[in-house]
Amino acid sequence: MIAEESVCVEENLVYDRPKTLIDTTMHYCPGCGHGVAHRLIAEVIDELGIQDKTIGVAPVGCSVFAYNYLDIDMSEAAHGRATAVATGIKRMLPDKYVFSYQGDGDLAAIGTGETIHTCNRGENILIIFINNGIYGMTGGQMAPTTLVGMKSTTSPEGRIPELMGNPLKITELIAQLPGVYYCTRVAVNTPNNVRKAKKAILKGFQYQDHKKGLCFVEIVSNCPSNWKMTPVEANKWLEENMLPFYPLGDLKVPEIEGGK
Ligand SMILES: Cc1ncc(C[n+]2csc(CCOP(=O)(O)OP(=O)(O)O)c2C)c(N)n1
Ligand code: SF4
Repeated sequence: MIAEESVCVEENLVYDRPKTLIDTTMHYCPGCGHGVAHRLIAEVIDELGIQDKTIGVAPVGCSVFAYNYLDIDMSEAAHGRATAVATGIKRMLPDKYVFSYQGDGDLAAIGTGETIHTCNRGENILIIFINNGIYGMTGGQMAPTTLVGMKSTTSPEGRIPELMGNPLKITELIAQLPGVYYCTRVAVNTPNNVRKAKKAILKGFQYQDHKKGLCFVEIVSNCPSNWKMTPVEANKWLEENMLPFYPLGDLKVPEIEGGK
C-alpha cells in the first residue's frame, strides 16, 4: 500500500525541491526575493547538470549564508569583493561555471570598483545582482539604488537627490562596457517574472561556454522587512515603484540573439 502511494506521488509530481537546494530552513524573512532567486539558481544548475562544476561567490549582505542553501562549492568574499574573488577562481579553473551573488549595497556601493573593472575586463563569469533598493542585512540604510523619495533609516524623510544624490542605474552603466557579453534585468515579484528570471540565469550560465565575456543578470527584488511592508504589499510596491525606474528587459544580448 505504501509503495503504491509513493509511486502515485512520483507519477503526478509537478514540483519538487531541486537537488542543488539544501533541505533546510532559510534565514531569509518571509516573502524575501533572495529565497526565490536561490531556488532559480538551484533549478538551473540541476537542469544543466553542472552541480559539481559550479562555484559561487557570496560576499557580505543578507545572502552571506548562501553556502548553507546551495549544495555547490562556494567561497565567501569580503564586502564588495566578490567579483575579484570570482575572477581569481575562474582564471585558475576556467572549466568551472563561476558566479557571484551580490546585493546592491555590495555590488553598487562598496564594490563599485571591482564591479566595473571585472565587467570591463570581460571576465568569463556570471554576476547575479539582487537589487532591493536598500541595505537589508544592516537594518535598512539607504543604498545607491534607493529610489528618490524612498524612506530608509538614513533617509527617514525619503531620498532627497539634492542632498543624497540620484539613484544609480549601475546595470545601464555595465551594459556599455565592451567586456560585457550579456546584460539583462529581471524581477521575482510575479510568477511570470520568476519564469523570465530563470531563463536569464540559465543563459548567464550557458553563455560561459562561449568564452566571450561577462554575463550580468540584475534581479529586481524586495525587502519586506526593511520596506516595512507585508510580502504582498512589497511585491505590489516593487511593481509600482521599482520597475518604472528599473525597467525589465535585455540591455545587451549576444549576436546569436540579435545583438551586435
Ligand atoms: C567592510 C564592511 N563594511 C560594512 C559592512 C556592513 N555591512 C554588512 S551588510 C551591508 C549592506 C548589505 O546590503 P546589500 O549588499 O544591499 O545586501 P542585502 O542585505 O540587501 O541583501 C553592510 C553595509 C561590512 N560587513 N563590512
Ligand atoms: S532583511 Fe530584507 S533582504 Fe534581508 S532577508 Fe529580510 S527581507 Fe530579505
